[in-house]
Amino acid sequence: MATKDDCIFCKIANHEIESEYVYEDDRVTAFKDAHPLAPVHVLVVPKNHYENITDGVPADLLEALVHGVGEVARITGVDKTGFRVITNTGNDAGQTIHHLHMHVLGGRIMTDGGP
Ligand code: DGP
Repeated sequence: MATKDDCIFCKIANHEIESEYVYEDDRVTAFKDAHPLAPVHVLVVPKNHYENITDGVPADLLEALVHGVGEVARITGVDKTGFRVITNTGNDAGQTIHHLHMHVLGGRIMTDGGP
């Protein structure tokens, strides 16, 4: 598992590695998923490192993340059509990047139970 020092999402969130950014403020960064599962597939991540939603995330940072989700939905237009928000947490959920992130998925009909 990547440590905080070699975490790819830390690097993307803080522009050490560039990505396709969709939204950013002082606490969160949103960028396009490298392996999109829908026409809109954006990841919203905190700039500071937390493993996942159970990692003592301050309430105001959760609020900032949810605000970021709303901004992404508005910018991409899926606020008008509907979208899905997923936060995979731990092994059984298939979390592969151990830096807290919220998937924003939309732009198609989600008929299945998964992402
Ligand atoms: P998960 O940990 O399973 O919730 O999903 C991680 C997501 O991160 C997966 O959909 C693919 C995406 N991803 C992995 N590496 C990179 C990367 O270097 N850049 C971007 N933009 N997305 C990545």
